[in-house]
Amino acid sequence: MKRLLTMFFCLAFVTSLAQKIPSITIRGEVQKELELNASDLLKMERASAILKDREGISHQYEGVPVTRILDTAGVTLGKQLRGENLTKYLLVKCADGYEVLFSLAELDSSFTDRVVILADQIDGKAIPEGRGPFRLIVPDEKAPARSSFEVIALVIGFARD
Ligand SMILES: Nc1nc2c(c(=O)[nH]1)N[C@H]1C(S)=C(S)[C@@H](COP(=O)(O)O)O[C@H]1N2
Ligand SMILES: [Mo]
Repeated sequence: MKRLLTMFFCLAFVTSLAQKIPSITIRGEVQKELELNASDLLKMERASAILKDREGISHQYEGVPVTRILDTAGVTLGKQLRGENLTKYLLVKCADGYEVLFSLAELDSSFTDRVVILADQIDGKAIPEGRGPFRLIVPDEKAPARSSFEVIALVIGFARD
């Protein structure tokens, strides 16, 4: 009995630790829901992107192309991005309630050369508290407003009318 209790508390402790590891959820119109943490992102294809901050200073961000993450979840990109799939969107949700939207075609490499990344590093360091650990980087836009901080979820939806 004592052993069982010890095992129970160890398990509860490990579970509570696991819950504190920050992660992002990929859900909605996906084949497979995903939950990715920092170490998962380090194992994926990596890319970098430059983004100017509000002061006009350029920073180099590093992370994973968002299309790679969506591919892993089985989102209709590439050859599957046609017909009604062209009405699908990506809604990016942040810890502070901030949300931004993209159509899938804005992200897909058969439509654009621009690579939007989910960054976990800025100028070779972790993204600071309150901005990270994951920030979406959208290069080549006049305003940095869609480069969302503290991303917690990527939700794929169907826009219907
Ligand atoms: N989560 C979250 N991300 C956000 C915002 C926000 O309020 N919440 N503001 C956006 C706006 S309006 C701007 S201008 C940029 C500012 O990024 P910077 O601090 O790198 O200049 O962050 C964008 N990302
Ligand atoms: Mo802004």
